[in-house]
Amino acid sequence: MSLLLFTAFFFGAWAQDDEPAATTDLTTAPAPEKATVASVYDGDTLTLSTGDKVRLRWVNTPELRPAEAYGVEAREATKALCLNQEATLIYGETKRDGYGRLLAGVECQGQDLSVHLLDLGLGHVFLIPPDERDPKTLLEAQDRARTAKRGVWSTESYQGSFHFTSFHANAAGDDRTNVNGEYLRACNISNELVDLAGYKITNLSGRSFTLPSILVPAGHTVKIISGTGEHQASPDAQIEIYLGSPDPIWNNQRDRATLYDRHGRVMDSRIHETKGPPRP
Ligand SMILES: [Ca+2]
Ligand SMILES: [Ca+2]
Repeated sequence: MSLLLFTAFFFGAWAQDDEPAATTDLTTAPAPEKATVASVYDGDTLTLSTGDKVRLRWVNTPELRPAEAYGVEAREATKALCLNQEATLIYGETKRDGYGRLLAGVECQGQDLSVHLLDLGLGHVFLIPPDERDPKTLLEAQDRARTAKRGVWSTESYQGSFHFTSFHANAAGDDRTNVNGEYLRACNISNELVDLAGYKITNLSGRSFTLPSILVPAGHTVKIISGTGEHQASPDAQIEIYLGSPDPIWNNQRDRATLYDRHGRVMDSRIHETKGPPRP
């Protein structure tokens, strides 16, 4: 494999990830409090002069791969504020994720990068519990951008109360024996606590699942898992709901998940598509 191809593959692999933090640190390297920003991969992912990669806290910006609207603008905004500048890193309980990336808030030129991106409409509030920060300033910045229909708020995928941030239609291994390996993650992009009672999620072949009454605070995500299990409703950790299906729901080649609120309004819709030969 050529270096270029390898680089593209490697970056593609971690850029698409929006997983909340793993609970264990894979690396024990000390986390720098200040460092120069050496490069910016996308709006919420950058590399420090120490070689550490940083996943920015409190915001999720559109992906570059596959390309999402305003992904390039988000990257350019992060570059403009932080590239070659000294960054102050702000950590929570978990300093590194399962990939060894630092999970940190970033301040450059006296500005909070997350609030800056939210103000520009180049991302949405994205809280990974436990998080001690009062989300008020984040939600206010998001609300200003939404009201002005800036950036992502002008696009179809951000008109409802929820936005899908990932779609794992193909479970690890054989989906039939790993039904809970299929899941989606949806973020509450409104400024209010939302009760999912009466919400429905459907697939392309017309199967429909009604969600339980679970409260999702603004900025929190809910992991929607295909199989059976006990819902995790506490906002102090990742909120999880189980659709209770005995068999896989999402087609590994092509499917579309659509989330409806209790009035039948579409909150968001997301396509999963795999190119190439069928995989189990
Ligand atoms: Ca599947
Ligand atoms: Ca599979």
